[in-house]
Amino acid sequence: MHVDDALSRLDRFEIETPAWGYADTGTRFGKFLQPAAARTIEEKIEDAATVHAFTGCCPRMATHVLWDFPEGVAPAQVAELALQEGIRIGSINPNLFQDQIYKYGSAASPNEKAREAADAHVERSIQIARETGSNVLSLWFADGTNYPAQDDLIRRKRAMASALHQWHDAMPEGMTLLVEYKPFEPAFYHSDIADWGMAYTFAQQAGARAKVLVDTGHHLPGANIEHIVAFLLDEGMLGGFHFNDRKYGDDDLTIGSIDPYAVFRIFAQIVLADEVHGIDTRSIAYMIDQSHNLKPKIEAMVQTAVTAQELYLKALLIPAARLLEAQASTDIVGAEEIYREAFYRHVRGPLAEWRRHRGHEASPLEAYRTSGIENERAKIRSDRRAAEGYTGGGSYA
Ligand code: PSV
Ligand code: MN
Repeated sequence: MHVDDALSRLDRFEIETPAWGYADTGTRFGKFLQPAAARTIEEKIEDAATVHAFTGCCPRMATHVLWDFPEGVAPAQVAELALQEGIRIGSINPNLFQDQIYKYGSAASPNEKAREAADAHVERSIQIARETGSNVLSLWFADGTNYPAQDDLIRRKRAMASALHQWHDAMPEGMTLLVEYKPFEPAFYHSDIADWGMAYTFAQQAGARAKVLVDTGHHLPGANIEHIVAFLLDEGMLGGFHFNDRKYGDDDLTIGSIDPYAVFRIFAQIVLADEVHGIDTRSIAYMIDQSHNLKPKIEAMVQTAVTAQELYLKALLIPAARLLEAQASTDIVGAEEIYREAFYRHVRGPLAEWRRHRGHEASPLEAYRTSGIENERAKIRSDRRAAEGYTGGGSYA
C-alpha cells in the first residue's frame, strides 16, 4: 500500500489501554510501588486520558470489575467522568478468579456456590457494561486443575459451555462476548480454556456474538500466533487482542520490546486478510494487557501505543500484489524479502508528520517525558495518600 493510503488507515487504528496497567502491580513474589501510580478509578481515568491526549489513538480504557467498580461506585458516574476527561470506558472484564469461592474454579467449578457466584458477578458485569455504554464483555478464566484426576474434565467442559451460552444470551444486542484462552497459570495441570481451538469451540457454542480473544502472552513457546490469527480471521472468529510481549511466559512486557517482528507478522495477517481476501477486519478490538512492574506506567503505555502504530503502519506498507506474485511463483526468498523490506522501513518521519497534521504530538513519548506530568502526579498522589493514611503496605520512595 502507498504510504499516504497506509497513513489514512491509521485513523481507524484505536488501541484500548487497561486500567490495571496504571496501578501498582508486581509478581507473586512482591509488588514495587511507584509514587505516580494510580490507585482509584478516577486516577486510572486521569492516566488513560493522558495517554490518549499525547498519542491521540487510545480513546478507551478497559476496566476490571472488582478492581474498578467496587460496591458503592456508580458505573454511570465513572463513564461520565471518563467522558469529561476525553475518553470512554472500554471492555468490561469480570473477575472470576480472585475471591476465595473460586478456589476450584468459577464456571467450571465442582462447587455449585462458586458457579452461582460467577453467574451473579457476570450478570452485574453486564449491567455495568450497559451503564457505562461499553459493548464488550471480555472473559478470562483461571479455571483449571493442578493435578491429574483432580476433577472430571468433561463435566467441567460442559459446565463452561453452558455458562458461556447463558451469559451470551443475557447480553443486550450489540454487545460482544470475548473468550480468552491461556494454557497455564494459575492452573498447572489443565486449564479449562487452554488454547484458541477450545476458545473457538466455546465461542461458537455460546452464540453469534461470541468471538475469540488472542492474548499474545498466552501461548506455549514456539506457537505460531500469526497463523492462529489468520485462521480465526478467515473463520470470522477473531474478536480482538490483548497485546503484550514476552520472553518466557505471560510476562506482560511492552509490545515489541522483545520481538517486534512477531507483532509485525500478526499485523501483516490482518492487513492481508483485508486487502487480499476482503475479510472485514474493522471490528477487531485492539487492546493492551500489560502490567508495568518496573517502567513508569504512563510512559510505558505511550511507548506501547506508538510502537503499535509503527508496526501496524509497516504491515500496511507491504505491497500485497507483489507479495502475491512472489507467492504464486514460489519465490520464497523474494516473498520473505517483501516482508522484511516493509519491516525495516523508516516510518517515524511520516508518522510524525501525520500526527502533526492531526494536531497531535509529533513524538508522543518525548513530549510526555519532558512534560513534567509524572513528577507532578507523583507529588499530588503522595500528598493524597498521606492525607488518607494509605501506605500501600510498602515504601513509595
Ligand atoms: C490473565 O493472565 C489476563 O491476561 C486476563 O486478560 C486478565 O483479565 C488480565 O490478564 C489481568 O489480570
Ligand atoms: Mn489478557
